Amino acid sequence: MITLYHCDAARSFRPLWMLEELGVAYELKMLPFPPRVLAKEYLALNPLGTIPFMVDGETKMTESSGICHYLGTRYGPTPLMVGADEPAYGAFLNWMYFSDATLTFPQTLVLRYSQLEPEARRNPQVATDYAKWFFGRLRAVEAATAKAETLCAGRFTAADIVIGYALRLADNIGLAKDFGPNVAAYWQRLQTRDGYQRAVAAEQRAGVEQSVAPRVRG
Ligand SMILES: N[C@@H](CCC(=O)N[C@@H](CS)C(=O)NCC(=O)O)C(=O)O
Repeated sequence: MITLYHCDAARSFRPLWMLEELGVAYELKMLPFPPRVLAKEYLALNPLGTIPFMVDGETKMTESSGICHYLGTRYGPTPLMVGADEPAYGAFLNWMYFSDATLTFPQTLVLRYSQLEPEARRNPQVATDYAKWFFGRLRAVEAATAKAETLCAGRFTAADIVIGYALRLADNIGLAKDFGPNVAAYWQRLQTRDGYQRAVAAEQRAGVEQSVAPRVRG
């Protein structure tokens, strides 16, 4: 059985959503955020202290979008993946890598310097600069969703999951009010998916069952 370590509303939501879309059985283990500080025993499992952390037999992974890719290929075939023989293969891979390296990276600086750090260490300049950076990069999503319901291949894929999580995070940290019209509509569509709603429900249920309180959202 796959085990996924997760913190409420964190990047581990990407593989959680992917698992729900695939219908693959898994065990969800909730941790308080940041586990590096609040669940020190977790460092014995994942020395980075970050989440996600996924264990599938001998396989151990720590990259949220990489885990989605792994799940789609290992537990496929599934239309959630775009094959090397499809025209959209390059676009698909680009979204998969873009999701964390280019989109979520500036978001985490906004979150850290506007909310997570103690008051004295917060830095509005950093938060504002990286919010601008995020919106600059989000132009790619605004353009891609101008004429299509999903990002690539004419169907919902893992690319929509990994990019969709960045939109969820943006919403949680108060950035959604500045989404362009196409991104705003795309984000609304994503939230109506059964798979998305099952992932949110699983996150909430596991938090209650394991007594891990949800994080305060911005
Ligand atoms: N590139 C990694 C980043 C993982 C990561 O930094 N996760 C954050 C939470 S969303 C974390 O664990 N932060 C707590 C810490 O660094 O101690 C991914 O996509 O999963």
